[in-house]
Amino acid sequence: MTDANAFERTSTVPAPDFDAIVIGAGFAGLYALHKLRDQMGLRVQVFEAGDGVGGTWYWNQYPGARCDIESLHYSYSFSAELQQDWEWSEKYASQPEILRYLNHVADRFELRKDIAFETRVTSAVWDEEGTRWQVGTQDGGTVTAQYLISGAGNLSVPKKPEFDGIDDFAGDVYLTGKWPHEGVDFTGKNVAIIGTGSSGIQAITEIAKEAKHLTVFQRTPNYASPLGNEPLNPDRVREVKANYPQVREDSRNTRGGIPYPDPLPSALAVTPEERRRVFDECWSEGGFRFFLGTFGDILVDKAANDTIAEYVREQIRQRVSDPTVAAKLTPTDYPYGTKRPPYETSYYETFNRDNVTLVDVADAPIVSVTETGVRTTEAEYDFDVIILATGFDAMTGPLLEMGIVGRDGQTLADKWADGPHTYLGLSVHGFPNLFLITGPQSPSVLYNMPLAIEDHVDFVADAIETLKHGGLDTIEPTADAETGWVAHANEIAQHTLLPETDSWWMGANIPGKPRVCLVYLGGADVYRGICADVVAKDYEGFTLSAERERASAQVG
Ligand code: N01
Repeated sequence: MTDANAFERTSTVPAPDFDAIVIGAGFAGLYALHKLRDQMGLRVQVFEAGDGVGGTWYWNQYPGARCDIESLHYSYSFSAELQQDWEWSEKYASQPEILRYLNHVADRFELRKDIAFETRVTSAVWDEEGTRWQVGTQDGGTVTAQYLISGAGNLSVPKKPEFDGIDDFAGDVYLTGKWPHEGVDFTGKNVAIIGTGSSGIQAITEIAKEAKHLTVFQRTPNYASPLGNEPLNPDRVREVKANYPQVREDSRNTRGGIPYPDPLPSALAVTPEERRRVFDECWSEGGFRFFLGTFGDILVDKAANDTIAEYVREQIRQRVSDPTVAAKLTPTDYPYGTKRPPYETSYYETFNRDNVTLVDVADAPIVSVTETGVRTTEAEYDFDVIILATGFDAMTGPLLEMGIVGRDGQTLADKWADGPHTYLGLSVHGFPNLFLITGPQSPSVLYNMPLAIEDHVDFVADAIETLKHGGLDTIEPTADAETGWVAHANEIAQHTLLPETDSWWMGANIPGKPRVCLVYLGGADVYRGICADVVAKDYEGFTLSAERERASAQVG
């Protein structure tokens, strides 16, 4: 690492240590490194907190972890050779297989040599005079770069345990989002799991097969629908690989980045028989098709939503033998799809097992963790192991943890005290040359992630190229553009059913977090059009300038 204080000692403005610093070596960081270094010839340094690549797929190694977007779609599109060569084994890839894929990508494109592992970024301060970012790391080092690119992920900061006494528990405590890489043996163990979101649902199904007894603490039941995983059909692989460019193009032109047929306009405009036929078809197809592919009004019209919600409730009741347990597992007080829907494989049947108990903690909340187990307002339970599947400080959490400070000493935490303020979910006024890959107020988690990431990294690369060609060195959104984008994103959200439900999409899972929709709900296709338009209009809403040039001239 080179000396960051060089500016003070020389009376000119030296070049920063790097052109770009990238935070994180998951899907985003790996592609950003490849794009900027190999295709643009920039000097790039990646910092990664873990000791390996993979991001979310590195940390979330809990039993049952699996992607719920089809592997043929949930993969990079930037290299025709890579997408032809790589062979997925299942329709929906397991966590180990995705991690193998990302390690393959790191090796194939020789990315590791520019990644500093086990190096967490702890501060990032905009140096006004030097017009560069000064980035501090946990080991005490500081380096500078002209551009700072966050690939820190959307779901990478697990929610802090909220239970008094958790440190006194004599057994083992595990977080799904920070799972031990050596694995955990549950044989003969009495296990508790708290949380029934996507992580909990996947973990419960697998751990129940191994543990002596599994007790599931559920606060809110979920509308889970079948994943429909199976070995990949070789004919389908051949077909997709023969048409990959078109498949990717089609994906990018849908709302969610998966090339499903468009939903029908309204659940209320068809007969009950036709509605059921559509629900049956999408249900049996599995995965996101059920969320994205039925009717266009389920997230905006409560009456339309009631039809799909009731369909799911019916399925749950059919699959769970004990009607009392089925009733507890059935959501009744929030609309379908207003929490991120989980996808399952035999989740509901898991509650028919003799070694699984469901404890509803909605009415009798967990009071504390004791030395021996869990205490609710109604009872006490003893365990050998407690698993927290309690979610993440999503979207803003990873960014606010990094100590980012922009112009005039303004912290990102202060700027975002009432929720995120971004332009396009990618940039922030007062924080020049900072790029948030799949940041809050971009489609992010509602757009097939690898494609969302590629689009953002490509946008950043084009912006940097434009600056270079123009002899410019900073890009920053205007205050007006940012205000307009936040208003636009919030307005779309207000037209949906999402704001009324407590979900991490709304920031409502973290006590004290501002309640704001963190995801752009206009659709990936619409969003891409907006971004293309911004570029076509010479980066409308951004100010591009030559600040370092100017500073250099003044110092010289
Ligand atoms: O987290 P969550 P997650 N007492 O926030 C409960 C992605 N993902 O890690 O709803 C008791 O969804 C909480 O209850 P409630 C995906 O985008 C994808 O499961 O707040 N319970 C809820 O049941 C997903 O949406 C895959 O009442 C407490 C659970 O913990 C996102 O990650 C797989 C509690 C948290 O659910 C997050 O999923 C896994 C408390 N104090 C994850 N605090 C794929 O398949 C929280 N809970 C790709």
